[in-house]
Amino acid sequence: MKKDFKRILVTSALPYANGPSHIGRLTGAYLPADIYVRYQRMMKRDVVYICGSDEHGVPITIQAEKEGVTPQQLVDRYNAMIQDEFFKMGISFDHYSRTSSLIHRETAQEFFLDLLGKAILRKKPEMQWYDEAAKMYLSDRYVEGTCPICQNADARGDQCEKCGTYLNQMQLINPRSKVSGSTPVAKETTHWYMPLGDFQPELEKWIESKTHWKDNVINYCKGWFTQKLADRAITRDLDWGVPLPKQDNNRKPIEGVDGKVLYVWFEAVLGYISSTKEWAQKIGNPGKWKEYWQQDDTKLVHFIGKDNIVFHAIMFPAIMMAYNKNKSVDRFVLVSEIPACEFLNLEGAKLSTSRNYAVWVKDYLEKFPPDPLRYTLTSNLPENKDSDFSWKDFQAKNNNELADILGNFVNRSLAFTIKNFDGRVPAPGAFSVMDNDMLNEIHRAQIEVGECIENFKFRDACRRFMDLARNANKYFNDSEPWKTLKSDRAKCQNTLYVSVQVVKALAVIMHPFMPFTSEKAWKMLNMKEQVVGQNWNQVSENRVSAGHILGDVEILFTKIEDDMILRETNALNQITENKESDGSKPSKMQPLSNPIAIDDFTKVDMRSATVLQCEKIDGTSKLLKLQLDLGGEKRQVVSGLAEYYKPDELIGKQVIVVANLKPAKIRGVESNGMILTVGDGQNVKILVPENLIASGAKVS
Ligand code: B3M
Ligand code: ZN
Repeated sequence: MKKDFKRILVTSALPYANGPSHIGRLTGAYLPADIYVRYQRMMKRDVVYICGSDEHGVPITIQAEKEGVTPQQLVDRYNAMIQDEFFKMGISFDHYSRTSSLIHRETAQEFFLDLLGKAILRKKPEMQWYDEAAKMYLSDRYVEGTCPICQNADARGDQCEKCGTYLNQMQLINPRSKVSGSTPVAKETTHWYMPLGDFQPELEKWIESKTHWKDNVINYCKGWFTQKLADRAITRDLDWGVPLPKQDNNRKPIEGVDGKVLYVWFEAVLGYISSTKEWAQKIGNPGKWKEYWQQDDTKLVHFIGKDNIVFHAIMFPAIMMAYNKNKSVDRFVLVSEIPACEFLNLEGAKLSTSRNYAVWVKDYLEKFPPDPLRYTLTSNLPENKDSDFSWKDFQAKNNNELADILGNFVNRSLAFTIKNFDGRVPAPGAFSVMDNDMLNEIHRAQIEVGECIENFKFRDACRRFMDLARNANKYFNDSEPWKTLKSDRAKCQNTLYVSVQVVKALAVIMHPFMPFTSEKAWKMLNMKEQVVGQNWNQVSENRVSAGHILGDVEILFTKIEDDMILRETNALNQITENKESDGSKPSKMQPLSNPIAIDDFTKVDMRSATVLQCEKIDGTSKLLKLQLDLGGEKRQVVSGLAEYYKPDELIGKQVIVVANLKPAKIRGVESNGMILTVGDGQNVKILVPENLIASGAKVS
């Protein structure tokens, strides 16, 4: 951080409250921001992390219509859901607001009136698509048609998702109304426009000074400048949103505001300000928001996905420039950093919420803890180019890195110390070169990880952190404390003393990446203070003292078995296979898998079994725990059937089980087999023998 900044204001894009979160959403704007903020807090910097739900705009009203609820009901539901998901993933906002709040309405109206009062806004008539059946203007996504650039037949009124072009809806070929399906007519309406072109010279000059910004952001802006910035309507004919104020700042009525609201992108960015105001009220210092927004030694950082660059690098700064015009006090700062991410793909294909081709945070959390996902996504963040999430990679990161390297080191160091030194950190003597090297490595890691985070290089930061654990394992192996315990006790004490210091350092340095595991490791160390309160710069100085009593050792990361991963990939494959082959009609039958030899088939030992007991697994919505009679033996099996069967419906039924599957733990519950089911993507049924047959009978 440059020394001239006194405080940092971090924002994450305000998510539309129109659906649950998936890993794509998490990756772009929230996870890196959270890492950054957690790190800055440990650096003891003055940092505030702001976000909130974006509750207006056509994305909300369209979804509300789809779900048959009012927009208010929709945003209430998803705002609560999104917040819960963020909370469970450890995203540590200082404040999370909503753009439907009164404070936001007032803030957004104030900006509109300020720009109106200075005659910056232009009011002018324009032609818009109008649905005569529904009697409404078709704002933004309410109209679809063929893209004039790439001929995509399903381009939306505001943007073609296929080629990425931001469209003026009147450019659409063969427009059709999303409301009634009819062909709209062109009809005149009046709107207020933000004359972005007037601000182009100032914007260009300002962006030129941002030499350190990522190429993707700079190039995007340059592209816009080359096309010349045009006037952009900042009002809409809708009844859901921030209404236009009825009077101007001189209390004179404003003509033509009825039935109009502010364009969602004009007001949503101002949501960062209103959320900060709400935060200041919350902490009992209502005026404090001004320090963050109006003192030019604030570093303002917007974490966003690449599809939001234009609004944060051009639109929002232009609004701020317009607001600051003719003001000598209460001037707003402009953004300092926009570490925009590219897109995250899933198993090599584009995520799609409409096709349900996604990993939903809520579903994920029913099966796995948050930190392995945080780690996998961070180590593979689409910082400079699109990246890919795959379940296999997730499993490998969890098993081979988190469990085998990090978890293993923490576990073996603490367990060995507890066992052999009466639960206490042994006193060290004179350190060897190897001990000193290890202690220095803590310091190096702390500095290097910190530098990476500071420069928004989260992948490198994550890698460097894991290198510390890797080096620590090597140190432990090379020091052979299990031998020196008998042969050279002083050396053994040194090894364990140093190892405990590394565990502590790992707990602190991992905190921004994996806050839950960090807390767990901290508890195992039995430290008095909180890990969140630790000072990053003192990681290597603040040592755990000799004689300190350690806590109980727990497993930090549970290994993930193949069948858990197979289930996830199968579910995704099903969706990909169902995908339209010609872009329109879903094919009825899923394509067949590759041929196998009979030997492959006979390796799978399938048996009939009778369900003796069945119950839901607490805290999950999908999992059932079943006790089966397999003829000669009883078996416990976990199955994802809870969405399709009530436990009572299965008791007494015969099922078919894969009986020679390796045991696995699913959500901590032991599973010894897999119940065969048949599913068409919508419904799932258990496979049963036609008539009752002895339990344990073999399927062939
Ligand atoms: N709600 C778009 C999105 O969720 C939009 C971001 C607003 S940031 C002020 O991607
Ligand atoms: Zn297109």
